[in-house]
Amino acid sequence: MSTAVNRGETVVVAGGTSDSHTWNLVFLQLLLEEMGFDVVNLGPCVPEDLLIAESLVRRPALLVLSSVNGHGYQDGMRMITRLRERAELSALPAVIGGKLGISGAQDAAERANLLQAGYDAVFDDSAGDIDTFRQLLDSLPQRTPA
Ligand code: B12
Repeated sequence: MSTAVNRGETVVVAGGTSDSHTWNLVFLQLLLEEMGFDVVNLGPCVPEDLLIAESLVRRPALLVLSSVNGHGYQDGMRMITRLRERAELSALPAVIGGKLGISGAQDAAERANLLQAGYDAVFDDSAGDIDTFRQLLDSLPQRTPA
């Protein structure tokens, strides 16, 4: 299916609820802006309620969650589970990436769980991930509402 993301549309970038790192978020914002998107960067340590409220108000074309502190799996699961509980956000395209765990390359089961919980794509900091992320921005599959 063709992309749900068009240039000029809003992309919300958010750090994991427990994650205080910021340069990952700045990097993503610059990358997305360079590609022509309007970016709302919610910053680090984003509470689930704020993520939901901003998503409802902004109605972004894409939500990009980033975590590098090692708690990305736990934060990411909580954030997407809460988000998908809202019917209005059940089809919002959402991806997560960064250094999601503390064991290097991501565990296959955890990756599957994140996808099952509602992410459209999961990036685990492998070589080439940014290229894949760029490609996804051009060909994001439309989610079917639950
Ligand atoms: C600077 C830094 C800090 C600073 C952050 C300052 C700030 N304002 O951001 C401070 C000192 C505060 C800090 C704190 C901590 N840190 Co720190 N920190 C770093 C460090 C040295 C650099 C991070 C950085 O800025 N990189 C530059 C940005 C641009 O790159 P990046 O974060 O790597 O993100 C890239 C990718 O992950 C990817 N990416 C990220 N998100 C996404 C999302 C998508 C969708 C995609 C496609 C790609 C993507 O793209 C980015 C560019 O390539 C790294 C080690 C390292 N050399 O990477 C550790 C590191 C991230 N920190 C680490 C840890 C453990 C912590 C602490 C928990 C330490 C502690 N015990 O207190 C705390 C975190 C506290 C918290 N609540 O989160 C670990 C994480 C371990 C893990 N994940 O396995 C690291 C990897 C160090 C290590 N090797 O152990 N840290």
